[in-house]
Amino acid sequence: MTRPEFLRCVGVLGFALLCGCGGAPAPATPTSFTPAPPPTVLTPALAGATPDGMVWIAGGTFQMGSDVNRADERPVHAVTVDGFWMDATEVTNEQFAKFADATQYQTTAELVPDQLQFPGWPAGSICFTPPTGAGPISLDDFRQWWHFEEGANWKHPEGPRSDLKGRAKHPVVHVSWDDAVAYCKWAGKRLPTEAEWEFAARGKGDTLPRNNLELKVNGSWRANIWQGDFPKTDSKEDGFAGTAPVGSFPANGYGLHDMAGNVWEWCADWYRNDAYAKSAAQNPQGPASAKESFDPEEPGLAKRVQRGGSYLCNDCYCSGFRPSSRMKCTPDTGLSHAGFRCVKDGK
Ligand SMILES: [Ca+2]
Repeated sequence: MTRPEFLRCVGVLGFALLCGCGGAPAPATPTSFTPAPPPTVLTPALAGATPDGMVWIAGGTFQMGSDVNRADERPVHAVTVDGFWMDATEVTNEQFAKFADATQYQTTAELVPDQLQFPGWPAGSICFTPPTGAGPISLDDFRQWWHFEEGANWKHPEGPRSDLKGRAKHPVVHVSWDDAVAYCKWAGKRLPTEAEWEFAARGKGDTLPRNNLELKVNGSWRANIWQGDFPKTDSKEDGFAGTAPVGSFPANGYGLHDMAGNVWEWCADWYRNDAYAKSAAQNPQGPASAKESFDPEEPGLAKRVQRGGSYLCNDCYCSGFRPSSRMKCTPDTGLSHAGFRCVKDGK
């Protein structure tokens, strides 16, 4: 897919926000898949000169996944990753603008989709809007707070009447996986593998946070997540409703900011719910192909992995900020709470 399939996006989005909760009974997972081959770029053990804005993740062996959370995080298994450079923060609007200006790149959300395939659909993206009105909200129906906004894209996060004024340092959003990869190539970087991302998120052996309470330390929030009555009222106890400027919260043990919360971050891997059943011991890459991607909540849609949770996450609905928590989305989908950061091999 190179163009947005909006009707499909809405379905994807629902599960992205539902985080696997509820819905129809899941179909059986196909019995086998082929793990992607090992990385083709071998990374020396020593770090060279520090690239701007990046920190060196020395690599090592860790226990990936969780046996006490969602099914797709199981089983816990030992994984080794080589050292790599990682952006200390999510890619910002300011950084993405340099790329777009230099290349005249247009993101998926800025392009009118194929009208033969999707007649009548304009360019745009999917935005979060808190539902209004009295009475309880059923968390089973994401359409109450997500909608397609014509003209929404990274430069106009809430639609044509919005802009980036005051948001130069905020993470870029409404970028598809394809957009993120295009930026990485321009920058001489790449997206992290899911294993690299989780290794880095754990911050030198720190497995926290296990829940949102552990993100509040000595009365101060350590991540931009949701506080209050989801999805109606974000009390922004952490200081922000919506995205926050990158680096607004303390870094983890590696010097990485916002590995929990702020925006979801694309990873390189195809998603598969049982990927860990055949995980390689050395920097696993997920399934080898789109055909082997599988999400029991939406079988038939090939998805890429997202990690880290967003400003919409809270234990009442989505604990995506946990280091082992996995999310998935079709690669042509941009969302108002999803961005990315890059990694770079050592030299
Ligand atoms: Ca917040």
